[in-house]
Amino acid sequence: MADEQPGLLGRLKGKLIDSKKRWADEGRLLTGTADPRRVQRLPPGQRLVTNWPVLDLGVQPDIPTSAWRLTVDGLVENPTTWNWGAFTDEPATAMRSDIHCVTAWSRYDNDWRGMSARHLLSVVRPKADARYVVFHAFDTYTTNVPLAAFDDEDVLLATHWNGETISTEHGGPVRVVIPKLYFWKSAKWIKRIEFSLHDKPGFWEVRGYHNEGDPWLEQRYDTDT
Ligand SMILES: Nc1nc2c(c(=O)[nH]1)N[C@H]1C(S)=C(S)[C@@H](COP(=O)(O)O)O[C@H]1N2
Ligand SMILES: [Mo]
Repeated sequence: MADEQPGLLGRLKGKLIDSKKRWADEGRLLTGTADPRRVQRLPPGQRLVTNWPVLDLGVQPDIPTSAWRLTVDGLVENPTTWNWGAFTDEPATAMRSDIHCVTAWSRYDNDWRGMSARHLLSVVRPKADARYVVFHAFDTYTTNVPLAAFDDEDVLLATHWNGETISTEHGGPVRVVIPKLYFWKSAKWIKRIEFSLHDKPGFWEVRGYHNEGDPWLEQRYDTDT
């Protein structure tokens, strides 16, 4: 009988079940970042670590929350400056994600808590011609992303990591987290977020790092120059 043969549909279903099982085994369905294009959890050229390395320019600004301010300006309808009390009065969101650093370490399952990028966007309301976001930090570091990369469900301004306030060395009081890009795009000690029509390459981007920094495409260093 024809309907007893494992037909094309049956084989496709089998493949789909195999893929889903593999994603589940890799925890992709649990992390909420399931992406059928990315059946591997570890991006190419990365190795897994369980510690959390510290990388910065050698200066770790110690900003007491009483002195901390975050300004969001540029092409937004509602330019906003939050002090610590106002920032932490805004709704907070918890998210779990993996870190991928361009120096080839990855760290799985980081539990972040803070203001989601989507919430920030709903408050400041980017103008129609805003295309890029520039992050400015208290140590003078800057980094740039397309607005589309910031406007994502897994992006946040984190105050907490694994249940604790983020330490000074890891960017406290508040750091950016953009899990889909290499970690240099996740500015520590954030003080200003600027929305812009034009792209403005940041500290590492003008020093040979790739402008986009997608770990899945291994966009580590700009090889065109
Ligand atoms: N303000 C600031 N943010 C920064 C950096 C920095 O030097 N200053 N370094 C970037 C780089 S290269 C990486 S890999 C990560 C490191 O974050 P971590 O020290 O918490 O691991 O922060 C990114 N954000
Ligand atoms: Mo990095």
